[in-house]
Amino acid sequence: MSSNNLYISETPADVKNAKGLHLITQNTPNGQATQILLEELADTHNAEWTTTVINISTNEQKKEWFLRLNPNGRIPTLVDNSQSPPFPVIETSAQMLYLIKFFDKDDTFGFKDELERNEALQWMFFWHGGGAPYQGQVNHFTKAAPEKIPYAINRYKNETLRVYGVLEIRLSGQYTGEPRDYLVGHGKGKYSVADIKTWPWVKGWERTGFTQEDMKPFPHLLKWIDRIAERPAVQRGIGDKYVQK
Ligand SMILES: N[C@@H](CCC(=O)N[C@@H](CS)C(=O)NCC(=O)O)C(=O)O
Repeated sequence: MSSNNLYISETPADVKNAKGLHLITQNTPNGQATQILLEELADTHNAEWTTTVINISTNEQKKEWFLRLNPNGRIPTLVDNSQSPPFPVIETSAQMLYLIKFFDKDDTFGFKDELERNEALQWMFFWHGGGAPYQGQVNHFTKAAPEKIPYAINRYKNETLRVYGVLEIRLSGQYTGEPRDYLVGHGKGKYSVADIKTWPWVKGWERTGFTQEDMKPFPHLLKWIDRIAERPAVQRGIGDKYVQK
């Protein structure tokens, strides 16, 4: 791919002139996954990047300049202008794997051990394919849909609660006898890309419309939410910096 095809005159200058990594995002749960990892890498590995915050309600992400970087027309989209030609990365989980490959050589947020590394992929895929889309549909059918369809709302709410239950099984150690602090890693686990991928969605349970009562079966998951929320990089990664001015 030639860089001439990647950028056109409508591509924002901040995107095409970025020196290295550039993130095009909005402060949604998907945007926050990559935002948080970048903020973590800033603290641990001096990672540097620039950011363009767009407003997806204006459909900026469906314009040609954006589709050239990400044919899926969704945020977040990452582009690495330090590659030649510049290298776009679509899909949050692939962005996170790209970032740890190039910026986290000591596996602070990933794993050296191949089995742990595979486990991290398992839990990332689980949330990417089996959590985010369902919680997203709850948000859609309860908030955005012009018509309130109880069947759709119940179906997606129940499935989201079911996958919260899967995370609870994992964290509580229900079948292993060993509770864990994080989704992946030996023993109690280690904070990793698997947690970062999952947390921005699950922490929004209240916003999605679940009640304290709904969440009662998931005490370990609620503690996990609070544990991760304490991290300064996590707070920055969901903070004002990513709100469109
Ligand atoms: N599977 C994608 C999902 C990205 C996604 O759904 N982004 C939403 C915002 S949270 C979006 O851009 N929506 C705007 C649209 O669909 O036009 C990923 O993980 O990156």
